[in-house]
Amino acid sequence: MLSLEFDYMCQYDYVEVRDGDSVDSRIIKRFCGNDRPPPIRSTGSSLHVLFHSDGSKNFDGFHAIFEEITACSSSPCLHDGTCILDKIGGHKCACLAGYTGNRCESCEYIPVPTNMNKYVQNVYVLSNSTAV
Ligand SMILES: [Ca+2]
Repeated sequence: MLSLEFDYMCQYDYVEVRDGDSVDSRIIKRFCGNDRPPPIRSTGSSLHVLFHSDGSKNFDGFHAIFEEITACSSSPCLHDGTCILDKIGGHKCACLAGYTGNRCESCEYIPVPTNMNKYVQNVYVLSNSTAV
């Protein structure tokens, strides 16, 4: 939500977003008026957000939501695998029983004894040996 006094230069009331942790960081954009900005993504772990308001024409203000983007944000693990971050910004997938591969993409198939083949066509591994 953005509801600030509008001006073509956004010089009276505005929210100014910078890519970094200080007022000297590279400016991304200055926002004012009522148009909701698109999602903003920082290049690093900091965004500098400055709200400025002058002494006249007060509006409702703004509301922002911050989300951390990690190697797990794109849900890289298939088949309900759990994405686990490591300490260097990477990730690995903990797969449910029966699934393997870096992304839990492979399904282990256990052959069924021949005398059961006519009743059961697909059986998947069920065990507690999920690797973490
Ligand atoms: Ca104002």
